[in-house]
Amino acid sequence: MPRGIILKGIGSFYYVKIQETNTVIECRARGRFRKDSIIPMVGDHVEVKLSEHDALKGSIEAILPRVTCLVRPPVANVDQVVTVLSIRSPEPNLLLLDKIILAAEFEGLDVVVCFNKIDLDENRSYEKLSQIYLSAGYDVICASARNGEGIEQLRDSLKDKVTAFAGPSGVGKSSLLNAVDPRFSLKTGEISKKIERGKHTTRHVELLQLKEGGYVVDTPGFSSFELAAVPAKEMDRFFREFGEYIPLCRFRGCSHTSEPGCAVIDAVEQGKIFSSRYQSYLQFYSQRKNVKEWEK
Ligand SMILES: Nc1nc2c(ncn2[C@@H]2O[C@H](COP(=O)(O)OP(=O)(O)OP(=O)(O)O)[C@@H](O)[C@H]2O)c(=O)[nH]1
Ligand SMILES: [Mg+2]
Ligand SMILES: [Zn+2]
Repeated sequence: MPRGIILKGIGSFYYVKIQETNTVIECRARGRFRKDSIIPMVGDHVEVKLSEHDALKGSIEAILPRVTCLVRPPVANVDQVVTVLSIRSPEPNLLLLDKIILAAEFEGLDVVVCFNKIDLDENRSYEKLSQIYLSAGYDVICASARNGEGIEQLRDSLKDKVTAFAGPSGVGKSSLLNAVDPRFSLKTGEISKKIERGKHTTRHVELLQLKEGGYVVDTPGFSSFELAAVPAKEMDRFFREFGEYIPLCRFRGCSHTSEPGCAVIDAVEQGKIFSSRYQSYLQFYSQRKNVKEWEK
């Protein structure tokens, strides 16, 4: 049975790209999936039975096991998240960025941090920001969808992977993707000048094929993002740059919030860990610690 990948779903139809032939066919899902409450998702690898009457139609007969399953956007088998912030309009929100990174780390996804709109950055403040995330262990791309800076690097990092773009509304996710490949022709929006809050211009979920190989998903922006359900005690594992210091803490199970002999706190004081990252840790830690037993 031919295999393929679901590129998008509209109503009860799914558009599946068949591997061998590279054609996209329109499929219905077999009723059985709904009964098992498994609903096909964009990004799913599926087995398809082709229609005998119409070469461009078929039905989804099986969904192969999902390696990852992202909730926002709802896409299966994503390898990596590119989290986008803009240097200006809207201003960068590092707490939100750290929240997205935490969620991606928790899901086991690779993370690329992208600062967009550097054409608006007269005092090159992106250099300081990129230092924070480079030293935390992430790939950082400073880009301008407007003048093309950083787009080649972005294109390279997407090759042969399934990547979801995430970040607040108006930071330029769709614009960056259009710069990567103008054929995407994604809708981009003007930011509302009055409140500096982007209007949502991206709605549906679709895997877009890259010429170089791989897929990208444009995601509608958000202003808030739910904190990943990481137990407070395990939170430190998901802050990569804490890793080398955790074993040096005086107490095993150190929460790195106030303990004496905490090597993480020392590293923050010595400027080896950036304080904005540590502040995000403290906030996430206490938020998760206050979760009631029954809410977990
Ligand atoms: N100066 C400048 N403006 C940009 C750049 N990239 C995007 N913009 C502008 O920022 C606005 C928002 O861009 P979008 O690409 O729609 O942002 P988005 O992140 O996709 O927004 P949502 O789809 O709402 O989440 C548009 O007016 C773009 O023209 C850039 O690199 N420099
Ligand atoms: Mg968009
Ligand atoms: Zn500690």
